[in-house]
Amino acid sequence: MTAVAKFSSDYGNNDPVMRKYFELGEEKARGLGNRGPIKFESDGTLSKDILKTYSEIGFYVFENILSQEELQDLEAGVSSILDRLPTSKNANLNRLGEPAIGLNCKAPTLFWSKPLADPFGGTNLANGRHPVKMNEPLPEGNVPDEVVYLILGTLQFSEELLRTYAHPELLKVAEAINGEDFVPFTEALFIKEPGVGASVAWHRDGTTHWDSPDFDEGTHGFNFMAQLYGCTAANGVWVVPGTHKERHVDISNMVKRAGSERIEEAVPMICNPGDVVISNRQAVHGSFANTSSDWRVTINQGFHRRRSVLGVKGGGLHGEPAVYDAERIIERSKIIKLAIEARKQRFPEEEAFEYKPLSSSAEDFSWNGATKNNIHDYNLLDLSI
Ligand SMILES: O=C(O)CCC(=O)C(=O)O
Repeated sequence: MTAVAKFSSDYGNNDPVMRKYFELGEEKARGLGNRGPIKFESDGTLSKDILKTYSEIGFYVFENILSQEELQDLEAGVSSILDRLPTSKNANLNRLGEPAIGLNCKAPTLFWSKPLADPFGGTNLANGRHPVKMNEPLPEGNVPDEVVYLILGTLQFSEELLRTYAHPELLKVAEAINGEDFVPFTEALFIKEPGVGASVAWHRDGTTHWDSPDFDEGTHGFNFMAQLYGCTAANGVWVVPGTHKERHVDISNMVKRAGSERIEEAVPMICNPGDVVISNRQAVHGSFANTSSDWRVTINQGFHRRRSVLGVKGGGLHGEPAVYDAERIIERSKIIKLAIEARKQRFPEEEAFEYKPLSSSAEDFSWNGATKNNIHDYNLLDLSI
């Protein structure tokens, strides 16, 4: 059973109500029935029960997906990324005195926040999709002025993350949900350091299709959220179940009704290390400043249906606005093949996933020093809808 949150700092006057909210949220989350291993039917399709529950609630916790071996690799990969970040927002060097990662990328990579702050809430950033600012507790102790809480384009920074991107069971789920011709969206790392980690204000992710005639609950895709250290009500993502089916929701009104940012209908993702959540991007979700003493590191891997992105003008949140044609889509999808090849080298006994859109391609997708260099700035081609 996942440990209940322990706290290193607090929410000031709000502390007792926040703790109560976390307690009740965890109880609700455990009663939802949306967790268990990945299961397939005898014909190889994803379990009907999982599909039904995911469709009803908008997220599902796949338990025990990443092995201890893979988690150890990922911990080394994430720790190396943290070592290579700039020592401060305006620094060029990392804590090892070397040129820091991210600075020579054209695509957006590093997102900074003041400790325990909410950089997006109540601003016009990201199309103003985070309408309400979360409570910003005061950090305790000697904390940096700003910390990186979100990294995009992560696969170029870590071979360990790249290999997990090709986890065969996860890719089978992506295929089951989004179809054989599923395509990438973006990859991210959310870092919620104890006593420092920023809030992500309530929002939903989609930008392009809310009024499309063929809109449905899967239109804006999903994220896998793999948990390196697990997550609790205090440091994890919260979701408002069922909102992924709605074309329009009023987040400001939800907060108004609750009388605070503690939206009543929301439930937290509660996970152990190695669990992977599938989370519908259309669901209202967010996370609170991490005043707990537990780290949360989430490895996000997003996927879309091809038909949701083909011929669509991207929202411009993860790159320059552009119409996504077939060529761009296939170019961005090549990272799936490279990741599969990289994973084969590390886990040769495992049955590799076959990515159908590229299975007859004559291109060489071997993973080696040259291909590694080629994925610099690969996320300039993100398919952001
Ligand atoms: O991990 C978090 O705290 C926020 C995640 C999120 O907003 C997202 O993946 O869209």
